[in-house]
Amino acid sequence: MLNRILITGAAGQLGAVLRQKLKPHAKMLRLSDITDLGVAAPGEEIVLCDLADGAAVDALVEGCDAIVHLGGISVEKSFDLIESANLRGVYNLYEAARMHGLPRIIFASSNHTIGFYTQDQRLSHTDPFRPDSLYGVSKIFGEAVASLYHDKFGQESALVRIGSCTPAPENYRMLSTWFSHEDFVSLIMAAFTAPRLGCTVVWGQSANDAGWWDNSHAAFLGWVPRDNAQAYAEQIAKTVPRPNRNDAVATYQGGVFTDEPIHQS
Ligand code: NAI
Ligand code: 15L
Repeated sequence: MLNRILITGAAGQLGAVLRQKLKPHAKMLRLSDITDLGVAAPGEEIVLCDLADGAAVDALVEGCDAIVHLGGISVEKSFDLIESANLRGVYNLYEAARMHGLPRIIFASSNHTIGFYTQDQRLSHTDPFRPDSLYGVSKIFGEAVASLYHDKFGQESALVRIGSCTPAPENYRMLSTWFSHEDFVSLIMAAFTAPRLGCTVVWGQSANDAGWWDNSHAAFLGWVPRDNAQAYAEQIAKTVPRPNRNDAVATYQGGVFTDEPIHQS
């Protein structure tokens, strides 16, 4: 059992899920966000903190032996918003980790680092980035900071390029990109407990028959996803209109993010 896991972005969609599901794995969860997190339950500490505030992030990380970094902008927005939460935020987090004993970090990267690959392509973690948004670019920055701090200081991280982490797949694209909550939790715990983590890219996907991404390089972590979006294929065929084959959502791995404008504010 870990002593204290820090979850940034704990008020968000995935933060709320992990707040419940990581509880059995740590004596204490330190939950942080810029927005309201409610009342701390037993075994929880709540710390409101803007990731762009370096001194606050330094204090936030002190005393934690593992970090799940979910906090930041999670969709396409203006560069100014992305810059402070995702660029400065990730730098602040890695600097704080360096000052406080190099706790392992799960960095919530994204499929939008490679979103402009087409859906007929199969990718390995060594394929070049093809971001589909400034948001995707910010996740590439985060992965680069993690790599720098690994090579310079030995900081270990899992760079989890999450597909679509939802209770169940909701559309045709998610038959390929779905990542179940249970598989995310088992990956987090595998990355925290593996004898060696290094700085490893892991595609955040369940064992989907229609998956696009090869995780064989990360087999040494001992993580085996259990869910498969295929189990929902029939239900999706019955309830979800099939997109036009030329629509972005049916063409590119990043789906509709490839259609987003550059936001000015
Ligand atoms: P979300 O948008 O629901 O949660 C993000 C949280 O970060 C929010 O509660 C927000 O208040 C907080 N936040 C934003 N700016 C902040 C700042 N400056 N300081 C402190 N906290 C700040 O996103 P979700 O869906 O829970 O995703 C979590 C992480 O996983 C995000 O980093 C996202 O980019 C990544 N991800 C999620 C995927 C998914 O399928 N949900 C897919 C790929 C990546
Ligand atoms: C992401 O990176 C987003 O944070 C999430 O909201 C979804 O859009 C997901 O990717 C996806 O591609 O389905």
